[in-house]
Amino acid sequence: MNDVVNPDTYERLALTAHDNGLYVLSLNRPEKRNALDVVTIEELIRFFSGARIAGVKAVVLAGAGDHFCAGLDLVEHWKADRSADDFMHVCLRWHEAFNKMEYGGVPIIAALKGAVVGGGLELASAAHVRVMDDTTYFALPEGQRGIFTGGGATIRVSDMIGKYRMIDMVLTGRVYQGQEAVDLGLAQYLVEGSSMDKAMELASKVAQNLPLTNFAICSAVSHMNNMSGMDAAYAEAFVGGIVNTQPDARARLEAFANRTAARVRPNDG
Ligand code: 1HE
Repeated sequence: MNDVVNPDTYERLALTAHDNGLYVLSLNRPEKRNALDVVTIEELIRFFSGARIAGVKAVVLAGAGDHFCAGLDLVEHWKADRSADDFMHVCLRWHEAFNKMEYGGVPIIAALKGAVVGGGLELASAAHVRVMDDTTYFALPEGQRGIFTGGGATIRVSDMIGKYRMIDMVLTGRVYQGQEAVDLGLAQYLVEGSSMDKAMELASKVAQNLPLTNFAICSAVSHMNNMSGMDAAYAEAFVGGIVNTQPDARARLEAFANRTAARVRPNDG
């Protein structure tokens, strides 16, 4: 077994393998509401750096206990009494982890419940799909804690909900939940039952796509969003050239041509 998918090699993460290369990766420190300490971030870097090569086809990202994630481990940060230089490097490790997630090419579906706050929201926003349930709530309490964001909220949360809503969340501590959170873009799905069940359903479906196609969807789109329109169109043509001619796609195209493939219908998905 590739060490990256060996659950025994993680202290802060729980990892379970399911069919078709689907893995559930859970933050596993519920007694501290899955607060992100240095060890957790290093383990996220390790997992997401090696996931693709280890054959991971899709990941459901979850949190053990009642809360997804309480953000930065404030107690560790307080006790360490870090210098600016030290904390800048902490933030750079967070970016390493979250960029590996967003740009790594392995689909990540976040199953959100309870608190998704501060760095917990930054973590969730590096996933490709977010599923929430009626316990889930989002906040950026940094303003109240006397600190600032450091794990990409200025980029990804702004991108999801707009700059001024993100500023309001940090300034005032505003909490979003329920349908309003979906309408704003903090999650794509709100379910009545368990966010985990829906995330598993979506991830199982996604894991059936061709890996190269998923790589393009879960890497190229983010890269292209960083480019000018002209450069993105050029890059899209290149990626399309490679992905849309992959040998493994031919059987799927042939099935469509032979009328054996499913058609797209209203109420699908
Ligand atoms: C923690 C943390 C944490 C809980 N760091 N230890 N994040 C926040 O400002 C959110 C802080 N946490 C909370 O508001 C609440 O804990 C929760 C709403 C998430 C959960 O409430 P509750 O009542 O279920 O739990 P609790 O009693 O507050 O906490 C249980 C334990 O978890 C307790 O430890 P104990 O040893 O006293 O039992 C808490 O200290 C511990 N705990 N949250 C450390 N965050 C790169 S910059 C990113 C900047 C940020 O992320 S700022 C946002 C920080």
